[in-house]
Amino acid sequence: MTSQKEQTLVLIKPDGVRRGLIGEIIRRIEAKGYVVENLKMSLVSINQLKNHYQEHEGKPFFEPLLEFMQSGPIVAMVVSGNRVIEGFRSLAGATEPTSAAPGTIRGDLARDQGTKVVQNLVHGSDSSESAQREILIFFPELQGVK
Ligand code: IDP
Ligand code: MG
Repeated sequence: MTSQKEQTLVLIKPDGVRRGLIGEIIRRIEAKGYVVENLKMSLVSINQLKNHYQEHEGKPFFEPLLEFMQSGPIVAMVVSGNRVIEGFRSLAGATEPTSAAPGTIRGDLARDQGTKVVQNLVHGSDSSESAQREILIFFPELQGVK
């Protein structure tokens, strides 16, 4: 157990916004005790998305992923707390909603929709390096702000 105050980037993807789950997802984050430090709702540009998902370039779901993420507004949040990077990914559940554990956001609220890209409601950074990089893609105004 380490005690480390961290920040992570959480996105509520277009499926979460369309389905009216913004409140439910934020409720779970706050109920766990994490703090929403910054929040905005917006459409995402293709350049932001290519940067954000650069590790997936070349995979068969990359283009469908970019298209899906531009299909409507998203909610972007900087969420903080000790070990929040790991903790939010635990709250979110596995990538594949069919097998994501009940009790998680994806396990309780998402399912396979038969689409080329898995629609699983949320994104959470997977490491502190990713978090720092991703936060600045969605909140460039935080550059230089500690
Ligand atoms: P994560 O969101 O759980 O970190 P990643 O592997 O980083 O999962 O993938 C990014 C997103 O791309 C996923 O959340 C999902 O929407 C989509 N995705 C990942 N793997 C697949 C796949 O094998 N088929 C279709 N879509 C996928
Ligand atoms: Mg990921």
